[in-house]
Amino acid sequence: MKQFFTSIFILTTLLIAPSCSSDNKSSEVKISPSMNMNHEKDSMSEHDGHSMEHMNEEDHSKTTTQAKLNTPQKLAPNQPINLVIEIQDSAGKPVTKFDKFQEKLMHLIVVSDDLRFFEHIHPEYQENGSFKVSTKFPESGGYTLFSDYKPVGEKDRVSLMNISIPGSVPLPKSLEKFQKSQTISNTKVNLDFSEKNIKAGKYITLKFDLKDSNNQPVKDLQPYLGEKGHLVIIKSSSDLTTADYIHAHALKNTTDGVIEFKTKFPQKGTYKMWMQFNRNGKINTADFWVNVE
Ligand SMILES: [Cu+2]
Repeated sequence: MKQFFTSIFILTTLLIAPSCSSDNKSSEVKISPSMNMNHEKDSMSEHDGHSMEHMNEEDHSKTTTQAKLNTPQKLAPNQPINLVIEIQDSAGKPVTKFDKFQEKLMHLIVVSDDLRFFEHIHPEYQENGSFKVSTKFPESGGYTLFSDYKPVGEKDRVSLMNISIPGSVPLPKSLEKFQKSQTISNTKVNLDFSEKNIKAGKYITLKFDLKDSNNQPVKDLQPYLGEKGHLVIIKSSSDLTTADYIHAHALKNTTDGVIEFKTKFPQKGTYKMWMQFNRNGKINTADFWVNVE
């Protein structure tokens, strides 16, 4: 259903719907680009947790790499578009050797600027530092692509690319809301935090509780890309940077039907989370907005 969400280029008017039936007092928070004005990348240079390993690559890479996006000239919404992503060093030379991590050579997260659309795909390595993938962008508007890859022998890193799909950008069809549970196919996903509120810069455990339609804990979870679940978190910002991107790793040995992540939100703001899990070979994505104080 994510394909039907609209994308708007500027987030100033995106509101969280107050129609949420939960008691969440924060359900009328406005997502505004001004929330992102105080980026302090330097203050985020700690690297003290596995779940943070995708952050702050600029600060920690031995060498700098960049991703260049090549697309066909003619772009249109809802049409397959071939993307070619070239990984280069700072001198513009192709980076040609990569290690797999989480079973792939590259993970590509595509989001629309308003964070309604999310896609997690895996471009194929071609040669000479270039990866290829075909995908569709559901609506006209701006999208950000986070490519996550690991030059051989180094830490994995994230490079950001942008693409704009021409055409008239439709008005938002509906407002998104804060909610702590949602049902995906037959799975009820409930979100809980280890703390009452999420505080910027403090570790927190996010617990996703998965129940079947009969309200019993889900028992048929299978690994997805080698882990119990994957969580991508992106801070709502008018101009996304790699510092807005968190890819958290599921904790091991949690009980049946429970997927947990320990992570840290670097800054105050409004974040969207997408938690992906595998039931009997089918990948499901549950998404949640959260406020970080
Ligand atoms: Cu991936």
